[in-house]
Amino acid sequence: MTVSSRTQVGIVGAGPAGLLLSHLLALRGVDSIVVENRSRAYCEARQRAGLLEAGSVELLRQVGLGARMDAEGLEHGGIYLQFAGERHHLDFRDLTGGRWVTIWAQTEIVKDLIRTRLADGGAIEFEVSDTEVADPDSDSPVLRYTDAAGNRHEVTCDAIAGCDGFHGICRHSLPAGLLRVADREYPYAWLGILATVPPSTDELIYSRHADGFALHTMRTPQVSRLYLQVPADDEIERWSDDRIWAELRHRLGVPGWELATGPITEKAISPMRSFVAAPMQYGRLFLAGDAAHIVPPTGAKGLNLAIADVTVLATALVNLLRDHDPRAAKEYSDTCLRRVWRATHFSWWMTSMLHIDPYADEFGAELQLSQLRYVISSRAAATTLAENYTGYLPLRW
Ligand code: RFL
Ligand code: PHB
Repeated sequence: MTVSSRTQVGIVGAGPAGLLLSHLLALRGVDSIVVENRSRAYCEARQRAGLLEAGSVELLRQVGLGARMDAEGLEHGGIYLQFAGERHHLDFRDLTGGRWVTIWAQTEIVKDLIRTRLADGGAIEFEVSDTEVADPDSDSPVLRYTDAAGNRHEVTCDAIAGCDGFHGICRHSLPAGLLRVADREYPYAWLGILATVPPSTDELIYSRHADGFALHTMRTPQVSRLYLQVPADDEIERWSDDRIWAELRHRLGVPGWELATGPITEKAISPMRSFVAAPMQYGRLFLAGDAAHIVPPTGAKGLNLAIADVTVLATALVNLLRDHDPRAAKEYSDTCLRRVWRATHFSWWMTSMLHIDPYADEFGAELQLSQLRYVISSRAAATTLAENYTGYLPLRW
């Protein structure tokens, strides 16, 4: 038996994109349902991003999601760039006229969003299977799924948002001939750890080392997050905790500085990839976040792009469904792709400048070092990094 129902917007995926979209729509009186194939506990625990641009922070505050972030998030006014054995500071506030970033984990944003949506009576179905999108080119696209109890559902919608991440199904629901893909795979990966130890730094350290890139970031004053460049085909079983700490100490070390170590509570290897699918819409099916584009994490842009996409999409859907004005919806893909390509270029640039490419020769290595010296010695070059890192295009809600 199939259960039939109706809503305004069907949202696939309860990551930050899908959850925030349903919250923004609710604030403007538009109904939605979110369907998610994982459990609530899984969504709330998945370790991912940690760094928000100033515009993302301001948006979350504006829509009532700022309380815990303001109390517990860590505001950073710059980063350290390290290469050739020396550490240099970039002061974002000075370079950009006062802009900053905030360390606030994606897990915490997701927890706040799920709690808020459920408290407001929002519909989120966890642990669904066999999600399908039908008739995306009609005015009544259909979302089908099987709920955790095994009941098949068919939800008739006015629009569907594909917020189902890189491995989701929605991107594949666009006609094959329509979608253009531009992508790049990098010949290395990131090994990321979460450790119960106070960070050994006040701001993030991005280190280019001859043996590979390393990054020291954090989650709270008691919890550190660190990353190591590893070969693309490396396996986590080959990295004991002792080997990870020794390599981090080696790549992040400078005279007079110590890396504090502690119990590692989580470790995983993630591939590095740039990927942009366009257009981000077909009829009344709209893609947002990782479903449409992926950036390597070196620029810390993935979560910020997901937030930006759904902010544009929420306005477009409110205009379309409540005010019967289709203009913003028609321009959704073009509007988002301008920001997506800026972030894609910045993430590629940071990645290429800081990682050791196993296929690069001395010429490539010298170009990287020259670029790094330029960034720390030229105010114009440092400002380019700072204004992209803190978020270049304004976010309007
Ligand atoms: P998500 O978070 O992948 O959520 C998609 C959701 O859709 C569900 N799903 C389905 N549900 C129903 N039916 C189906 N058929 C489905 N298929 C999938 C999935 O279970 C999931 O719950 O995508 P979203 O919402 O677009 O959010 C994107 C961000 O998660 C991502 O861009 C960032 O985490 C990227 N990222 C970073 N971004 C930053 O802005 N700053 C950072 O510091 C940063 N660090 C990172 C990162 C990503 C990393 N990894 C692991 C990829 C560090 C790492 C290591
Ligand atoms: C993180 O805190 O996980 C993080 C921060 C900055 C990055 C990537 C990841 O560039």
